This record gives sequence, C-alpha cells and structure tokens, in this order.
Amino acid sequence: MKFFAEKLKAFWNSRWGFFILAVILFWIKTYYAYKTKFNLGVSGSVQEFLLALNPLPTTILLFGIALYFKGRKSYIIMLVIDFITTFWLFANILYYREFSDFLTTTLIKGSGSVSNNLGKSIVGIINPSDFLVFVDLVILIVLLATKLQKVDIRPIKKPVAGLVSLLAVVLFGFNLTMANSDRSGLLTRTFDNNYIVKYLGLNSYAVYDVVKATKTSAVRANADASDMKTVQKYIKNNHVVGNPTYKGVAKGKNVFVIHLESFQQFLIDYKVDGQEVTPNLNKIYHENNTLSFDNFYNQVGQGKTADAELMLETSLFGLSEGAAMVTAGSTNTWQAAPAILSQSQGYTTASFHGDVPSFWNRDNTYKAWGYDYFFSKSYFQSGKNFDVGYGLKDKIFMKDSMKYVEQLPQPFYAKLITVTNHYPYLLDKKNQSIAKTTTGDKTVDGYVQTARYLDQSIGEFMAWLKETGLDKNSMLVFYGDHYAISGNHKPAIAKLLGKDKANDFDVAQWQKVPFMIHMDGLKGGINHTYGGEIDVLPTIENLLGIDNSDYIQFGQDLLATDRNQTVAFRSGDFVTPKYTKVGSKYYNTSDGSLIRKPDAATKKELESLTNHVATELSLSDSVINGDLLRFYTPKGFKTVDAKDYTYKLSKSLKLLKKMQKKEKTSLLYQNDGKSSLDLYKTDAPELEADSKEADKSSDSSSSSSANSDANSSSSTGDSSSSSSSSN
Ligand code: GP9
Ligand code: MN
Repeated sequence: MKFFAEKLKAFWNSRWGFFILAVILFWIKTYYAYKTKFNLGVSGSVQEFLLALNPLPTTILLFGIALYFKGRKSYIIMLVIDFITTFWLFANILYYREFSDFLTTTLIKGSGSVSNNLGKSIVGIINPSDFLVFVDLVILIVLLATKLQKVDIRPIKKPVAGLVSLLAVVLFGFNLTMANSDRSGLLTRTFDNNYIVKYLGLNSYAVYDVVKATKTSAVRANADASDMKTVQKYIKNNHVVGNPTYKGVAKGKNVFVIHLESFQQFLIDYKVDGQEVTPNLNKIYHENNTLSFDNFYNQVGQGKTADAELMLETSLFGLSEGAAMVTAGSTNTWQAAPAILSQSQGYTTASFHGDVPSFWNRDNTYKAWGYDYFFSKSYFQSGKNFDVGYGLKDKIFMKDSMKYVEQLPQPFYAKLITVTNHYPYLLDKKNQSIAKTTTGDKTVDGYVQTARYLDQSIGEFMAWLKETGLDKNSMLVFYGDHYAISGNHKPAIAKLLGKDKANDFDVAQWQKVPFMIHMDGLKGGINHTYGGEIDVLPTIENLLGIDNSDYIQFGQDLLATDRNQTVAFRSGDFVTPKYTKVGSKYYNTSDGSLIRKPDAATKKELESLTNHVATELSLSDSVINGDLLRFYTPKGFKTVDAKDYTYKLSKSLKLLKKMQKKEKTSLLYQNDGKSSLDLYKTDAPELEADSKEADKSSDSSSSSSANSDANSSSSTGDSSSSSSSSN
C-alpha cells in the first residue's frame, strides 16, 4: 500500500503526471464548454461519443509538443499551449453567443470586423461562467507555484515523446473515420462550422479553417482585372435579350421565391394508390396563369441547397467542391438578386428558413448578397415536435413566416426555404396523409409522404394569399432545389417510373425539378425549353423589367426564343434537346438511345457542346474563386457592404417597425395594424395543441418566438445521423 502511494506520488511529481493532468483538465473543460456554451445539435449516441472524444486527440498532440523539451522550459511551453488553446475556446464562446457561429481566420484578419462587431458589445455578452474555462490553468499554475506538484526536469526520450504524438495521430484518425461515416463529405462539402466542431473539435476546426482560407486566398491573390475582362467578353457574346412580350409584366409586384426542398419534377401529377401526391402544386402547374417548365433541371454540386440558392440569386454556378456560400460567401463581392432588386426597384428583401442561421453560412452570405432580413430559427415558434430533420416543419414554418411577410414594405422579394421534404423523409404519423410507395427501398418510400406534407403547406399558404389579396400583387416563383433520390437507387427509380430498369440516361433526366412562375394575369402554359437553375435570375429580371445586360450572369432568360438550351451539370455532363452526356457516354435525348458510333458531324457537335459546358463552368469558377466581381461594378450598381446588415432578432424587429412607418406599404400597415394572421388556416396538429395552451396564457399574439435573441437557437437539427447527400 505504502509502495503504491509512493509510486503514485512519484508519478504525480513527474512530467508525465503533469502532462496527463493538464490533458485531462483541458478535456473536461472543453466538453463542459461544448455542453453549456454552444448549440452543436448533437443527436444520437455516435455523435455524443464523438463530441466527448474529440478534444482528446488534438490536446494530446498539442500539449505533447512540450514533451520534446527539457526542464522548466517544457512546463512553460505546455502552459503557453494550454493558454493559447484556452483563449481560442474562450473567444469562440463569446463570438458564438453573438453570432451562433465560430470564429474564422478571415473574420479575424478581415479589417478588424470581429472587434468591430464584438468589441462594442463584449461587456454585454460576457458571462462570469465563461471564465471557468481558465480555471484549470490556474489550478496547474498554483500546483507548481506552491510546489504541491514538483517540476521534473529529467528529459523525456525523443522516441517516447514521438510515441505520444503517434498516439494522438492514431486517435485523431479514429475520430475522423467515425465522423466521416456518420456524416460523409464532412471536410469537403463544407456544410456548417458547427459540424466540424461537433465531430472533430475546436482545434481541428481552427486548422480546417486556416487551410480553407489559405486555399481561397492564394487563388484570389493571383486573380486580377484581366481575368474579369475574359469573363465579360464571354458573357457579352452569350447574352440573349429577354423575351420582349414578357418584359416588365411583373414590374412592381412582390416576388415570392418558394424553395421546394428536394422536390423532383416526377412528383407533378404523380399518383400513389390512385391519389395525387401533390394536388396543390399540380393545380398551380396546370393553371392558365402559371408558366411551367417541364425540361428544367437542377444543376447543383456538393453544395446542394446552397448551390441552388447561389444559382438562383447570382446566376453563377456552384463550385466543383464544397459550397461556394461557405467558402466564398463571407469574403467575396457579389451582385445578387436582393441587391439588384432593392437598388433598381426599391424592393424589401428577406429570406426565411426554419433552421439555424449558420447552416450553409447563410447568415454571412445573405449579408453579402444584400438581404435586408434573414428570418431564421429563433424568429419562429418552437415547441414539442415542431421540428423534424433540418428544422421547423413546413406547415408551421410557412404560417409563422407570414407574421413577418405582412410587415414587409411592398414590393418585397421574399424567399421561403422549406425543409421537411428532406432526406431521410421522416414524418410523424399525425402528419402523414398518403401511403408510402412500395419500391422496397426504405430510404425512398417515405418521400411521397413528406412531399405531400410540403404540398399541403403550399396549399395553406396559397389560400392565405388569396384571403389577404396579396395574390393580386405578387408573382410566385416555385422551384425544386435538387434531386431527392440519388442515382444510387436505380432499382427504386425504375419502379417509381414504372420501368423495368433505369440507366444513366434515366438518372440524368431524373434531375428535372419543377420551375413555375405564377401570377394573376400571366400568360401561362407549359414551356418545353431546356434550362436550369442558372437561368432563373435572368428570367425573373426580364419579368420585372430589369435589364441584365451589364451583369455577370451565366444564365439566359428561359422565355427568350433564341436561347442556348444546353443545360450544364456540375460534373461537366449536360442535356440539350438533342443530346445527353453522362460521363463518357452520349445519348439521344428524344428516346434515350446510346450513341455508339457518332458520325464525324455528330462527333464535332458533341465536342463543341462538351467544350462549351467546360468553358462556362470554368469561367464561373474563376469568378468565384478569384473573387472577380470586385474588379467590376455594373452601371448603376452599388457594391454591397455586408457590414450594413444585421440579422440579430432585436435589431431586425426594430428595423422592420421603423421601415413600416417610413414606407407605409406593408400589408399590416395597410390593414391599420390589424394582423392578417388569423386568416391563415393550417391543420398542423402541433399548433392545435399549442393554441390550446396559448389560450390559457394571457398573451397569445406575441407567440413564443420573439422573446429569445437571434442567435440563441437550439440545434443544427440534423437529427438523422446519416449524410444528406449520399442517400
Ligand atoms: C439546411 C437545408 C438542407 O438548412 O437547407 O440543405 P441540403 O442538405 O438540402 O443541401
Ligand atoms: Mn436541399
């Protein structure tokens, strides 16, 4: 016993004792901070395990550096490393409280904007408990100073120190492998900084961020104004004039852009057991005052939703890797729809999404795009079972969004991003209203149920528009952002299409998503032109009477008669009315037959199409990677300064009030301050329970949303543990 106690004492007073104590204390406090200072949206045992594990590898690795040094120096180095990593943790705690996101190198370097943003309010946002993260350092220093723990000056053999580093690397490898299998594409698809921290920890996040920033800034540094000239020349040569009959027909109207999550074209008019899956959208699709497109393709890459948003707002392509909203959203100069509409025609611009603001870096990108408002998770009601998958259920989201819509000075540009119809298509019994499909593929069969739910939320929204009369002065743009069922599910795709087999050609056609423009008095019909998401902005601009010939936009008005109908996919593949390219294979689009031995003329045609697509993609990439728009400002356009915008709940609500008074054009203002919300009818079961409770409490009008501050939202919401992309 005595022997044991002596051994322990010797160990305690050795450098190993100090090292292990330091590592363990750091590990515990980081985990404490994860749990109490951030909302990382951890769900499921794998994620819980990784969260607990992830501080360890990097702490061992970093603190282990000190083991390579001798004597007192070793202790000092360990304490300095401890202090630096603690300070990084501390700074992130403060930043996160304000912005629901983690610090980035770009932010830190970028014209002191962190101190600008944070400095003013630092005292206001600091909590005494934040200082707890320094407690372990104090403990360590006190132990040494009081000699309760002795300084051990004996050197540690280099190979032994090396073993410690190796252990850290192995542990990290294990952590990364597990993280990647839980969330594939974690490091490449660049979803959300929250994800990197949740899976790999704050220190790995720092490295990840530096690598990302270095990569981007190198390309940016090499780009110059002459690169912009090349792009301008291409854009000029490929520009088509918008269709004159449609020019300006929607001038002055509100614009609603309705983002239909994972909504594929095949759902239109699709039936399960003789029942239409999406009766409301089908009705809109066929109405006389809807322009519908049946050869409209999604063109997204890894960025999925983010790529779709980017194309719609800027008419630039997403990047070949990652999401441009994340890698370039905060740093680039943009000429995006919100700024264009607001500057040229005085639109109020707002985006709505029932998830945390950091996802896809929306919070920062939207500012750079010039969005006046971004209503995200904390602006909306929350409650039991209100969320599924990536956020607020569509029916609740659509209804709750209207309390802000009615306050927007008109005309407004409002983008509503739905989310319930997202892989893995989960929906509680109460909200299911149609049978699953029976392909036998579990990840596929629930899709029609969530699509039906989304459709109902649209139906409710349309009814409200009619009730309020907003439908009379609004143009609605509906689009599906990307495929729901990937090419990895060919047998299921074949079954859904009523075919025996699905091949690569079918999968290419499967990329069709709805695109519909609906407006009172619009000359509608089903248009067969081949186009995609890149073409939306020029189309909307023409309808609003905005001349886009000076803008750097890669798309063309979908209604123009002389447009180029080559639809480029991010892979370099394409579809035209004549040909479809998938990898090295070419097909006839009309019947899907493989072109085995093209004659010389066809070969030439195919080559030229392939080149055209490659050129277009690479020029668009050069605009984003080189941040080329900083070299060119279109006539009459004022470069957006992201610093002019804030989406903090209290500030946004204040601004909204002020602007209503000033402009006097909001629906609410026009109704003498009487809300139109009671005209909104929804059968969302969650709200029924809620309204009963609300009746009991005295003030039901101010709903539970508006009392927490903007960024105190609760989770990243990926309740499904699997990847959103590789389904
Ligand atoms: C997240 C949501 C989903 O906020 O928009 O993005 P996705 O996984 O479809 O790209
Ligand atoms: Mn999506």
